[in-house]
Amino acid sequence: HTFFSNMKPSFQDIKLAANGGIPVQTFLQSCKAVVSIFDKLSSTAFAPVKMDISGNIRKINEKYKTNPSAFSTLQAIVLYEKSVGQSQLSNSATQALLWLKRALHFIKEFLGELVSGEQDLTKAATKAYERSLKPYHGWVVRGVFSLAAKAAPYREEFLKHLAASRMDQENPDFETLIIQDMDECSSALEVLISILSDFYISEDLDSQEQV
Ligand code: 6S8
Repeated sequence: HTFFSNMKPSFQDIKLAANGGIPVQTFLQSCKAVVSIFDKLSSTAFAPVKMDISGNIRKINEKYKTNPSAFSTLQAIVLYEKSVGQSQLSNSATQALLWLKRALHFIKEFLGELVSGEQDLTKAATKAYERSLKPYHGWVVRGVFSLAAKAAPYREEFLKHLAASRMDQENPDFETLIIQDMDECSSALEVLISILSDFYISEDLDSQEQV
């Protein structure tokens, strides 16, 4: 077992509505499960990232709780905020989901690099960053990222932290198994990210603004 096969629920468990609607609760619970990866990696360097992602989960959940029956899907929340002119507010669920989607995109690309066999985690993170978050970051945050990426551990060390137990860690097939799990997680993420990206573009809610 690995961190990924232990995720309850995992992104693979999300059952889309017929119209592609993403159920809010399972989605947010899967995001919470993925955030716990930062506790495994312990490093305090991840504290701001963890705060940002958890903050976005909380913002979406708070909006959801104001009307659970109307807000069963992420898209329903975003369309509601658009209809009442709240989409552009910095504390809106719309902005929270936009940034949460970008963070998930980074994670998806990073896992994809490991699955493709990239041995150097600094390179894996840098390539993932270029394809996901970098366009939305100004030079200050880009600098912070590049420092963090340089502190990345060795691949083997990183994978070891993601074993569910010492026994799993010592399983000779552990690397094959964790790569399989990462591949599944990354494919499930890809579906969700692509639905959300298309949705933001079609509703004209995507933004090129940098922080
Ligand atoms: C905008 C923005 N959010 C926020 O300003 C920035 C927060 C911190 C960014 C730190 C950048 C450094 C990243 C280091 C990562 C290191 C990785 C790799 C190292 C190998 C938004 O905030 C709010 O969210 C929104 O609510 C709203 O208020 O309208 C809006 C204003 O502002 C971001 O840029 C989101 C940042 C998400 C980063 C996700 C990174 C995930 C990292 C790792 C996960 C996978 C494990 C990798 C392990 C690597 C091995 C060590």
